[in-house]
Amino acid sequence: MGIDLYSVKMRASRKENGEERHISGAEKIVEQDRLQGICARLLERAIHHSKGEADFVNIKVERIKAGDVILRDALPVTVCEVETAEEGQRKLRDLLEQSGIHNGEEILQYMKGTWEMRGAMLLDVDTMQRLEPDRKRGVRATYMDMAGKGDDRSHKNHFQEALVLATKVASHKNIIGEICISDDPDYVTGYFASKEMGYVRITRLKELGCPDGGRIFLFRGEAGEADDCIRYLEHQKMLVRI
Ligand code: PML
Repeated sequence: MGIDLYSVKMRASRKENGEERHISGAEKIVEQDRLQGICARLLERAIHHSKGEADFVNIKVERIKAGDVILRDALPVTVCEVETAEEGQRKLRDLLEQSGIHNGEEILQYMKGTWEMRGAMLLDVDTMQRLEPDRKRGVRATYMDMAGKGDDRSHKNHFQEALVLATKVASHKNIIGEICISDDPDYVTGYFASKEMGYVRITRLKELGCPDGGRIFLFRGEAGEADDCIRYLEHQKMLVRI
């Protein structure tokens, strides 16, 4: 009989003008002995965030089978130092081009459509069709964490969490890249990630103080393959060795 693990997910939001606004979210996969500590730290993170105070916090704990969890090595990481957000955006376009995606300019225009989404946009780069069943929610890459005893700090480690997510996302055969800009107003580093290019950190993709951020998962394949891709992104459990 395998050891049980627990998936812990936190999301925090606030009502603004009758609309629920996302403040923060995080997730972990832990053994039972770390469960209480993790819940306390995620709660701490939820109520103290630079996007403001939450008035709704949801912490979901779910038992999962260790045998259902895939283990992967993290994508290799490189850093691209840029001085300005414009230079960062140019670098993104170059990376798309190098990845065989020749309509980078058009794709980057879709980024603004992600600002208010809780999940990511799933975009077919050849037809420019959006493939998310619910466009407001987007597709949520979940059920992943760092392998090992992990980092239990209550504050967010943007880089490690993003590397875990990007590794899981890039592992699907139909995903040929991911673009991410943080929605944290204090965090201007973003990235492009893919199987071929690895995880490329770009040190400035927006201006400090700007709350706009989001993700696009870049899909290439047959329309009939989208459902499997969404199921993988949302349900496959994965631990990533960093
Ligand atoms: C986020 O805020 O969730 C996105 C984080 C992007 C991290 C980029 C990096 O530091 O490598």
